[in-house]
Amino acid sequence: MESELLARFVASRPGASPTQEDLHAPMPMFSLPTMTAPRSASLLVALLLTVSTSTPAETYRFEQGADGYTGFRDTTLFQDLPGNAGGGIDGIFSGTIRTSFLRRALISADLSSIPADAVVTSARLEMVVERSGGNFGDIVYGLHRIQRAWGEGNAAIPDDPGGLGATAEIGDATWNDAFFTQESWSTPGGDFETAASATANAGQQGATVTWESPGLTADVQAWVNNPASNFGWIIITPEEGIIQRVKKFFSSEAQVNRPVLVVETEGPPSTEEPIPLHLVLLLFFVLRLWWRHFRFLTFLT
Ligand SMILES: [Ca+2]
Repeated sequence: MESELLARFVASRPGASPTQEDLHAPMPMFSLPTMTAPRSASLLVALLLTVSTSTPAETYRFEQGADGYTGFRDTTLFQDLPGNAGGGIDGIFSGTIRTSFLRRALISADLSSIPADAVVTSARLEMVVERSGGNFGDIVYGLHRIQRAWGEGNAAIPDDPGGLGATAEIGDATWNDAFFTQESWSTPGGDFETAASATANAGQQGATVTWESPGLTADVQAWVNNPASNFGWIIITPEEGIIQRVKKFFSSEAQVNRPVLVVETEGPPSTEEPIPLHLVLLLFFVLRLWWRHFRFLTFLT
């Protein structure tokens, strides 16, 4: 018995001298589970990482009709035709027509599929030019955050380009009203932030216009956090007043080239409480004691 214990000790600790306690320790009656120190350390690290991991990055792509999405709304305000609207037209207009009257386009997208506590890292709105008035080339357009709710119905004349809109339905957004016959804008032509959240050049027919900026990201972040404040943007050019500086963009009713909003997010910061330091230290010492005890028993087996 003693010689066997001595052999085990020499095998487990080459060069060390056994004590009397080592040589007279009882033989173990069972086998301990096989686990190494690195493995137990890995378990500790995994435990710590588990509580600090947050949701991975996500990309959301919104387009009317894609993957069942129906959250886009868009229409046109017609300055010279306050009884007309354009919610059902395949395009939305912005700029100044040849009779010097204005067109302004409204657009919004339901973002409720994004978790309210997500962190928005970027937002990008893409639209395609369907027609370009006067062929005057690029026009700068700004997206201005709208300050109040507005309505979109189905006003449209079949097979008509839509430049004059169609008779407004009750609740449609028009030049004077956020909701036709129900609620007026504070200022005819829409209530919106004076500063544009983003600007972009719109080219000729078929050109894609991309708005992307920190201001646009901030707008989307605010709407993700508070969906009730999501009234979308009004599309306005600083060149309003210059005749024939006007463009028509494909709307969410178009068969092709519908508006697309792409939003990228990160998961919210971890809301779980980190493991208290004293608990980490306690766990460390327990593992250390266990390991030392395990090593002692191992050489006995
Ligand atoms: Ca529409």
